[in-house]
Amino acid sequence: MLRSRRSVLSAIAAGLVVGSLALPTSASALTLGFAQVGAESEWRTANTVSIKEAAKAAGITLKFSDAQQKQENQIKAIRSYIAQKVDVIAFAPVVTTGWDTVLMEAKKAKIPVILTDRSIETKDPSLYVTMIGSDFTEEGQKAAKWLLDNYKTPGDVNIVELQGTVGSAPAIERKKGFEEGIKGEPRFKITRSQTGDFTRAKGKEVMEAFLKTDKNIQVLFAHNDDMAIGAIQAIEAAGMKPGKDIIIVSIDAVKGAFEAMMAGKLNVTVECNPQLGPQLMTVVKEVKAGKEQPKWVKTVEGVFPMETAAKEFPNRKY
Ligand code: GYE
Repeated sequence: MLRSRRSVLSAIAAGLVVGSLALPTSASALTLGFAQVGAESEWRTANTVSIKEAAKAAGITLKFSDAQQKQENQIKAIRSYIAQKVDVIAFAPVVTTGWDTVLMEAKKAKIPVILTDRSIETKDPSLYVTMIGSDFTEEGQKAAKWLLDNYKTPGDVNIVELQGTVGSAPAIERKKGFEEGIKGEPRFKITRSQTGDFTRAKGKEVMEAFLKTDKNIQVLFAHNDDMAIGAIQAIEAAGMKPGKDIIIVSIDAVKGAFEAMMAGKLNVTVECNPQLGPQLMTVVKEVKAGKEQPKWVKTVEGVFPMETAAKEFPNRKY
């Protein structure tokens, strides 16, 4: 009796050994389904490059899709990853709400979900393992702080705002942070605010419309560099000097912003780091290995005023 039990145990042990011997191959063949927002900005392009390169370096098979800034496309992509039985799903949610149904489907299929870059609103936080990305509220606060510290001309300061994609975490939170930051200083007022969908073309278009109806604009706050760069073109076309006649504050700190700062056309950019790929791959492996994750892996970032641009430019990676 005892003997046979022992032999069962050793058979199990042998099985475990075989199982663990087989592990390295199966671990290196992890498949990650990644549903990207789109290709709307320089930031996004850098983010995509980071994810693709990091997956390759980590030996993770990547299935990648571009949702062209549409939630329905991201939902379709996530469903197809579930159908393909990938090991892990990651995505940068284009907007904050409306994810519960598809994430429930992933949960039922026992596929862990990691959020990158943008957060979601959900009553059930167990629908995702962790979120890797920036503190957008803090970025908005940093933009406001730079403005209050540096805008010395007396009188009213009329600020026009170019918002990011409607309903996206960075648009909601950057706005909130910036508003909190200027609250105590009544001469700083947001006089116009509209979405430019995080793109150059839209940033230009909306700034043109602002300038047509409003001659009294002192500051532009753009939720990202691409919209600021589009707006710079509109300001120049209206015969004004961007960076002087209108002070421009934006977010991301991509190379295009450094070029604009070196040309004296953009006053400051608050950093938002798109290079989330390596962190994501580490988390993918750890999640599959059963390691607990914090609910938010925060990115560390700085602020770059115009005067620092030439010195910093050669060090920029995106
Ligand atoms: O700031 C913007 C991009 O979600 C942080 O999305 C990202 C934002 C980034 O389109 O340029």
